[in-house]
Amino acid sequence: MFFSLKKYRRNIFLIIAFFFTRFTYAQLAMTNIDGRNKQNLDGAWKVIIDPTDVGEWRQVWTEKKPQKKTDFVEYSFDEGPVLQVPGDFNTQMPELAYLEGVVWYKKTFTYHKKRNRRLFVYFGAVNYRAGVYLNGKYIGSHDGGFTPFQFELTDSVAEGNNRLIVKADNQRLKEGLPGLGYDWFNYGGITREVYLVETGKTFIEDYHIQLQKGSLTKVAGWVILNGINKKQKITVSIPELKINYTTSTDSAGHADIQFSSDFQLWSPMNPKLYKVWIRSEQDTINDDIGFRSIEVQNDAVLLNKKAVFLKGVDIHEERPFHSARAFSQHDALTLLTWAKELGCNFVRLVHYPHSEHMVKQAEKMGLMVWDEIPVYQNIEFNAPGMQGRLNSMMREMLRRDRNRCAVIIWSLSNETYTTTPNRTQALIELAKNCRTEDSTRLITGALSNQSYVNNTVTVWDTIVNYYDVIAVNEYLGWYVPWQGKPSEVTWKFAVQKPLIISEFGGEAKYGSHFGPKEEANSWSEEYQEQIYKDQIQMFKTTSNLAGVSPWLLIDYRSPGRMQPVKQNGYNRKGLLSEYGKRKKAWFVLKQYYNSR
Ligand code: GCB
Repeated sequence: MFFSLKKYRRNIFLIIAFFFTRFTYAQLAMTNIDGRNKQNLDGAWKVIIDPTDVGEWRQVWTEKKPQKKTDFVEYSFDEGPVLQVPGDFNTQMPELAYLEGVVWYKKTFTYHKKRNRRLFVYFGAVNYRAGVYLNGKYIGSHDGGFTPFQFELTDSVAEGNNRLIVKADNQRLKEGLPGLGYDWFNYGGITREVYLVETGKTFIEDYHIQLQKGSLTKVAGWVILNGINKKQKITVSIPELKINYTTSTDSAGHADIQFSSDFQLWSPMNPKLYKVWIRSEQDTINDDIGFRSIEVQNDAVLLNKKAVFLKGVDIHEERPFHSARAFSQHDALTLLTWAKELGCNFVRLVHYPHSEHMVKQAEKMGLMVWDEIPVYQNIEFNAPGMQGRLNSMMREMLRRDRNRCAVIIWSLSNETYTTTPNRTQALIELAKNCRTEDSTRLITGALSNQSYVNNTVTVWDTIVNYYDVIAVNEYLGWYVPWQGKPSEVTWKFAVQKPLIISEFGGEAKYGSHFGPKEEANSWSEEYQEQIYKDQIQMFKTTSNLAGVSPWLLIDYRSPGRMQPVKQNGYNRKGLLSEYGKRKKAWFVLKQYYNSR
């Protein structure tokens, strides 16, 4: 055989092209998916369960069919099972209960191409890594289990029938966000909605419309267009306020927005939202936006210029009564109704961005929100590419939620360790980038590295220099025994700022009243109740306390909680059982919140 230089060059080219296409990363999703012209791809998807990840090698996305009797094609979507989307895969089929691996999903759809229209596929969330294929061709991938992403299909979509295949892989990754260890269930699959979204050639990609920091009347925002026709006239109108503001985008598709009005401000007592219309020459979108200001002043958090005490509760995204990944509006309503009944004005949504339903529902109900990215405990801050991953995760959360006035805090981490190489530098950089993206909200990260000696809590981690509020997770009375009277605790801070106790509590199994009251491992309701009573005494010992948020609203699944009788795979620190039954501590906290 002759050596052909031409062929050799072509092969090299193909290898390079293959390498690059395999690493096409998803686009940052357009904001406000609810306001778009879209088609829902939810419902039954055909699946191939691939726990050993051989589908990659077999190239299941090509969907080969046997041509003759001696052909073996050892996979098939058509004859296989189905799973519902959105929803985790673990709780839909018994054999997937503990799967941390690959499930391939397939959906067919019909599309008729239109002139001057663009098409995108939008995923609310796929945990953790998603690989997307259309009609046998690789489209791109996305890492991160809790944020939306999209791909443009305008050029790859076929006229008529199309086959969309998604590889959903929830394998834990040492260098992932989160990393290998975490105290919640690693629900896999296409856990949130999937949409086909149609736009014009140039569309409104993102906008930020909110009061300027420190003002109760002046809006300072922006709009950004995506497409070829970047210079367009923009109108922002709020009919209820008779606002009709016009401006123009520049050659980068960007326009600043500035106007003033006499707003009825959003607050827990009056969660007022206005219908806001944003129009370009080729696109129109509307949103329900509330206007409020959020700041810190000395030791206080100010909402609309008045000090507010954050009466919070921590919530994991788990379906009440079903112990599965929560995803619906109904799930959000159930969880948040409980938070309201408890007397909360604030929810800490741990430890990753929850579905948009949750944030929007909280906003409607007058609950302020703490939004968090899954930078949890042991993160490989030194790993190559980690800073980029941190920044992307933060940007994906901000892109989705920045117009939600309920969100008052961006939390950039939970319980990271100063001993982890590059941890502090990475978090400082992340905080700075977050502030550049959005300077209107409070930034924090929950700490757990305070010392507790001689009944004195010392919060020494100077990362708080880069935050607006100090957030401390402390388990005094549970993991850490009291060293004196709770009412006589003293506090020392490296930096003086408002303090939020972002976790406290202890475990109790609903209905467990046995065992000596003083023994934590009796998992009794009485022991948990006492922790809450003691903590409430302790809250009076610090003058900069701006809010508290206990761990947590409702018992949730965590496979590492293996005490077979009391825990049985559940973290039992809920104020409610997984069936919504109230433990004694619920009433203690409710009374405290009612009294504030
Ligand atoms: C923590 C973590 C939270 C845990 C909780 C616990 O400090 O932030 O994710 O689940 O403690 O129950 O131990």
